[in-house]
Amino acid sequence: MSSAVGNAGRIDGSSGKAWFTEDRFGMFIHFGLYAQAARHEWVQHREEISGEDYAKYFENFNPDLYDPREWARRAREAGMKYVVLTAKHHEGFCLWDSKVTDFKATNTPYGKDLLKPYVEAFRAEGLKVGFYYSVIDWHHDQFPIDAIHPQRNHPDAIEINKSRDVRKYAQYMRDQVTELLTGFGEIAVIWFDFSYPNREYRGMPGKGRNDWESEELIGLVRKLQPNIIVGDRLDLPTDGNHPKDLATPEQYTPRIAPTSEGKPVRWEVCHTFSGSWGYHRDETTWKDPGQLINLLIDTVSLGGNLLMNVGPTGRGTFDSRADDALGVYRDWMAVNQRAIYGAGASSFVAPNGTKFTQRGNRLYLHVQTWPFRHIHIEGLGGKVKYAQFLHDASEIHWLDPEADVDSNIGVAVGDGILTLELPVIKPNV
Ligand code: FUL
Repeated sequence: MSSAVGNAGRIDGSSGKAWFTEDRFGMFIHFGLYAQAARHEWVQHREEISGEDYAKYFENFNPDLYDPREWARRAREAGMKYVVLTAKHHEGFCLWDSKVTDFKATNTPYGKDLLKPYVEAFRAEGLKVGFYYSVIDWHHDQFPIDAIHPQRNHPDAIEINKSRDVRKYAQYMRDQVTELLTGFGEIAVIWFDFSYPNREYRGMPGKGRNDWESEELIGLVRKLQPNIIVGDRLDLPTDGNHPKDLATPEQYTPRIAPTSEGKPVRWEVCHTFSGSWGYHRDETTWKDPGQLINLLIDTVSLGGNLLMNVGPTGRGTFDSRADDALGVYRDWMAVNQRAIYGAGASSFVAPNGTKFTQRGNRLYLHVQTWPFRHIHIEGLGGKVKYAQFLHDASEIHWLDPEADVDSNIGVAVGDGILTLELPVIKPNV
C-alpha cells in the first residue's frame, strides 16, 4: 500500500552511475564449465580435481540450447534492470574469445563466443550489462597454488610455485579486462571476485606485495570505462585514494547500510535461489516465494540493490526451479514495481511486521504479517494526504487525530500516530 508523505533523503549515485540506485534489481548469472559437474561452482576446489581431470568439462562443453535472448526476456519480465554474467569464474574458463588464453569457449565443442550474444540480447531487452571477472584463476599456469587452490595438497606445490610469477598473471588480468572493456561497448558493472590479503604463498617469491596489482587494475578500468561501477572485492588499500563504488555483501542483508571511507556507498546484496551459484542439480534448499519477495523488499527498504542469481544448466538453459523463482518476481513486480524502482530507505519507522520503502514523497508500506483491521504508524500523524493499496488502487481509510479526519474505526490513537483501517481479510494480491 502507498501513501503520500514528505520527502526523505536517500543515498544516490553520482552522474553516470545514478541509474544504479534507481534500478534496484538485477540478475546475476554464474555460467561456466562447472555447470556440467552440476554440483557447485567450487567443485574443482571442493573435490581437489586436477587440471587434467577437470579437462573433461572443457572437452564436453556444448551448451547447445544457449539462447541469451531467452535469459534476457525472463530477466526483464522478472523486473530486473541489469545483469552481471561470469565472464570468467575461479576455474579460469573464459566465455569469450580471449586472445591471451586457449581456455575459452571458442575452443570447446560449442566453438562460439558467448559474451557478444549475451551483451546484445540483454541490451535489446533494455537491461544494462555487466561482467563478473574472477581475480582467482585455478587454470592459469602462473597463478600460485595457494591455500584455497584445488591443488593445495599437491606434494610438489612448493616446488611448482617457485617457477610461477604472479606478476605475469596480473598482466594477464589486465589484458583480459582490456578485452572485456573495449570489445563489448559500454559496460555498466565490473564485478571483481576476489582478492585476499596475506595470501599463503607456499614458497612463492614476493610475499607481502599486493600481488594482484589491484591498483594498476582499477586504474586501467577507470581509464577504459569512466562510468563503470566497480565491485569492491579487489582488496584495495584504505588510504583515502580508493573510495568504493559498490559494496557487495554476499548472502546476507546488512542491518546498517555499508560505508566507505566514512561515507555512504552504493551497495548490492547478492543471493542465490538455492545453495549454489553455479547450477547444482541435487541442491534442495530453494527459497520459497515469501523468502524471495522478502529479500527484495528488505534490501530496498534498507537502501540497497538486490542481485539474484541464476545458474544455467550445462545445455545453457534455466532449469524449471529457477524459472519458477523468476516467475515469483515477475508476478510480484508486475503490481509492485513502483515500490522498488527509485525507492529506498525511509526515515519513518515501520511498525512490526511491516517495512517501508520510499520514493520521493511516496511511502510504501509492505505488510508482511497481516494484522486484524488496523496498523498504527508512529510519526506519520498529520503527514499523509492519501492512502491506497497498490494492487488495485483502492482507497484506504485512516484515522489521523492531527489531520482531524473523521473516521468511525473507534480506536484510541495517540499524538503523531496514523492508524490505517484494513480489510479483515488480506486482499488476494
Ligand atoms: C564468491 C565466489 O567464490 C562464489 O563462487 C560466487 O561467485 C560469489 C558471488 O562470490 O565469493
